[in-house]
Amino acid sequence: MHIRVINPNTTVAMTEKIELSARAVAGPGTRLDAVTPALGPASIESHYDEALSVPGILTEVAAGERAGVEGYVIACFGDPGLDAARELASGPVVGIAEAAMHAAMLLGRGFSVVTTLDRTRGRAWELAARYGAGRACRGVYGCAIPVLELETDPDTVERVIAVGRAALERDDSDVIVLGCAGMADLCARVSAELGVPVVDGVAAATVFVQSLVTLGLRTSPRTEYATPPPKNYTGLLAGFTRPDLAGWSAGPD
Ligand code: 2AL
Repeated sequence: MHIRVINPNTTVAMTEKIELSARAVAGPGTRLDAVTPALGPASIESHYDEALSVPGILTEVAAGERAGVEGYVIACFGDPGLDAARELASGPVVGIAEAAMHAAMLLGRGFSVVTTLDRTRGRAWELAARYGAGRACRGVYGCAIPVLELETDPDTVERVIAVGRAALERDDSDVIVLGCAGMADLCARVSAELGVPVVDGVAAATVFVQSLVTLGLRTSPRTEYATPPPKNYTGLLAGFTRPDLAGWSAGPD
């Protein structure tokens, strides 16, 4: 099967890290590609960044449809563009926050999210409520780590461990969820230090998508996730006109 992991930001080093995490859990029959959009923000740590990451994500989904991709992972913890991607893709689409929170609820009664900046906490709470994890999610904590610092500063793992340890204590949680795709490589170390399951959403989402494709299950096309009605888009978005996927080249070339 062919699975595409989309890093919604444009930092290639982060895509490479995400790819390693996804590959580590991909089955032998899975062809996996990890892609970096040609347009979008270098990192996603605000609502503004998140909104402007969506055209790049949809471009990668549209290209994936033409390449026969059977399932997608959206590898940013805000799950940007998830609903829109589901409208375009013929196979399942899973976000990493969605996957991580569902996995965490299978592993304990309560979980705490350890994320990058405090300003992303609101989005994580919002997603927890959306995914039915509002009770199981007992706390969301920022580490004062800008996303791209995860690529350059090896000391960030110590902060993630310290914040995770305090979160377990304060929330009486059973599980830690890592709140950024850029933390994927820290998962084993943080888990070893804290002695509880630590969920990397990139790996969890990859396994979930793989499982759904194996089961022959796809997003229901019945109502809300049906292909969006064709219409004109103007200005910078002119390339997104006619999203009927029949030769659609989404995004500016
Ligand atoms: C993220 C993420 O996963 N990728 C990114 O650019 N920002 N999440 C976050 N909480 O900062």
